[in-house]
Amino acid sequence: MKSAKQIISTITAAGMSAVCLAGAFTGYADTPPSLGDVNGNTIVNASDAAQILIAAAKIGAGGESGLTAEQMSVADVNHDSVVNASDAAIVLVFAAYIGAGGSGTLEAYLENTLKPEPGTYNAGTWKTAAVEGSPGEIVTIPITAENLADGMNAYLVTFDLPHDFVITDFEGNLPNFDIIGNLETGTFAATNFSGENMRPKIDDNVPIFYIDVKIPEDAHSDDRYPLRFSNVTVCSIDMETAEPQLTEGVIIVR
Ligand SMILES: [Ca+2]
Ligand SMILES: [Ca+2]
Repeated sequence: MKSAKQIISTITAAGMSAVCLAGAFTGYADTPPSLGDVNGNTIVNASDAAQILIAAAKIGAGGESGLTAEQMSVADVNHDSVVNASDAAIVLVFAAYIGAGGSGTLEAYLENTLKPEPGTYNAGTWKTAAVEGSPGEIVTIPITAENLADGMNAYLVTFDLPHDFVITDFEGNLPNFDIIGNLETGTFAATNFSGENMRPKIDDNVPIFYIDVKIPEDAHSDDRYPLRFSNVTVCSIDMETAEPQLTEGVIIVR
């Protein structure tokens, strides 16, 4: 749990800095911004991916990104004029590459290395479970997959939670994967950071990660609320992206 707590504090900090950025961010001083380095600390890593996810979620919800124009420019990693989860995925893949002993800038990496693109990778079927709980209770929900091909390197998951349901915590369950998340937007991403097991095998129905969801106090007994994914994107170690089949779960109120 230690690493999970560290990650959560990182996300909390990222979330807060995103809120504060409009006023607090003062630009990149004299050095030109580096592609992917959204928080301007000269390192491109999962914290930048988290900020990209937060911005993408805000944009997706119809709001402002919370980023400056310069930050938006370096956040659009794949140069398609949109800041979204694909950009975060690339940052995560690059961070995994650096974590596995790679070197150089993200820009050079994208020029010289295969870019993530749709391929033949089979992302299988991703599922949320059926769980039961009482009004006001926090229930832990595992996210699992079936027929997920070996070699998943990163995943991005966004939930479409029932109205008034809140995600209160999360925890990754795959060895060598670091997970980041934004509780407010229900967006989670993880990358395999190990150089030793870069083609992990993930068995059917072994939880990939967990989320804790608080059932609203005013939920009615015997009501059933669907727990849907709004998006899941998987990137393989061979830099292929794939969208799995999705099976929705249900939260049953006792
Ligand atoms: Ca950074
Ligand atoms: Ca983009």
